[in-house]
Amino acid sequence: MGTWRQGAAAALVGAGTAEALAAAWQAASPVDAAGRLVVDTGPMPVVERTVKYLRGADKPAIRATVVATLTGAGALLGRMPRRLPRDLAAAAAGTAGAALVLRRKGAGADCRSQARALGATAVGGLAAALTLSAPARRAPALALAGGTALAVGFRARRQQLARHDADRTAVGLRVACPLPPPRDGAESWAGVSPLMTPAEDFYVTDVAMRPPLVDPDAWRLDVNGACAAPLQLSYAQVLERDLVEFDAVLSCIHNRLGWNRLGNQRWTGLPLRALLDEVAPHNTARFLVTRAVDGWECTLPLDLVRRQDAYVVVGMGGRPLSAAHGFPARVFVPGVYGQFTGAKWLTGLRLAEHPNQDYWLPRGWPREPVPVRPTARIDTPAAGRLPGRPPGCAGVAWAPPHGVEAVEIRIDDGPWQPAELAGELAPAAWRRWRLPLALPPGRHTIQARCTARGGELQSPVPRAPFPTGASGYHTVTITTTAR
Ligand SMILES: Nc1nc2c(c(=O)[nH]1)N[C@H]1C(S)=C(S)[C@@H](COP(=O)(O)O)O[C@H]1N2
Ligand SMILES: [Mo]
Repeated sequence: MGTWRQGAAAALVGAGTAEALAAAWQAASPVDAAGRLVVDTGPMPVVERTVKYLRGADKPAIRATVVATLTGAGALLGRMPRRLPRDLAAAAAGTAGAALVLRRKGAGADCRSQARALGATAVGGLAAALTLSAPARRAPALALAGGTALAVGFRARRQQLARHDADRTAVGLRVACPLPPPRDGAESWAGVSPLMTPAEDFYVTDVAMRPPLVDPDAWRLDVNGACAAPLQLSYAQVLERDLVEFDAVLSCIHNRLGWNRLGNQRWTGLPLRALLDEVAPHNTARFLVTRAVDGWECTLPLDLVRRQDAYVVVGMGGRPLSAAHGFPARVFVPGVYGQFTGAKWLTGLRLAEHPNQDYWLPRGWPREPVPVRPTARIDTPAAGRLPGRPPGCAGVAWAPPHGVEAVEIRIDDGPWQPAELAGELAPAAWRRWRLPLALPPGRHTIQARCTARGGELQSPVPRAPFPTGASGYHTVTITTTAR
């Protein structure tokens, strides 16, 4: 009989060896391959709760779950009788690991990187087998070594990402007609969100365990399918074209009231309409399927792309996109939630006659792109007990692509009062607002609502993000004191 300690140590040594080797060889990560399986197969209620409660910490949590599960399985394995059953179970675990790595084939990883990942997994398996037959008293030290190797592998990945970004985003992008510097007159307002969301604070949401690091020299954008003149562009060719700048909010459909799972930025990109004219879609083409290097797909109806401004985006804040935000290119239609707006790490634009099986479709999300709901957010005061009395409240509101016409504030269920609006950068961008307050000491609720240009009023009905975006009013409850 082995011990559970030996089994757990074997699992950690196996995973650590595979992970560190794969990182050193810049091959697909075995732990992330397992993590992606969790992401891809997670039932909707679990996914929705993960997003709600873990927010941006979902990927590290999934990674930790994978390692914990592996260690637990190793511990069980360690207690099995030596010889056949255990060896069979260990072999099965190794095969499953290899299958997981191979499952990601075609998902950004080329054959060589795939082979290296398999090699790393095989060496990891060997290391696990050796650990299993080491004396039980060695188990704690070996487990520690395995854990350290894992940490080293993860750290190497983070460094590779940082290097990739530093190399790619150092150069500015050349734009024919740059927009004037972003200013809305609210520069001195206290407590309100910045007009442009700093890149490091801009939310990141996707199903990739880590962003693919795309080599711009090897990258191609293929525009093909139901069209007369398919086109292939290199990164350099995309940058040589007439790039334009535009200001817009990008919002995740999971952005809840008061959350910051959205950001406002100045984007650089190619108008999609011009690109489409160039490839001459057949009259029968009705959809534009956007495909990422990792195989993720999202489809835009062609009439939407023709009706609304849509872009192949290459830059954010005047710099090339970071890996996390989709380097080298992504599709963005301002006014449509992120999940429907187009793929990051774009590599294919396919004109299609029939609806496509998009990533989110089998998970119950609507087929039609969901428009962003007009929404107001209160940035200040923050909920809770305040010393003294807040001199005013302020925040941001968005209603892309039409623009914000009005923001109103209601205190303690009183009448709605119009807030002062800062300048409008662009209809698709967010707009800052403020209102002075004169509240007596005590408990108060502040609510905000937005009216879009054209009259659409923010919906008062509280709804969860699934399936068409959160609604209701952002409500902040504060307790003020006599100074
Ligand atoms: N390739 C790819 N593109 C994607 C996604 C993804 O999972 N994979 N997620 C979409 C979703 S749900 C959102 S909200 C936006 C987020 O973009 P950001 O991470 O740059 O904020 O990207 C979209 N594009
Ligand atoms: Mo999203």
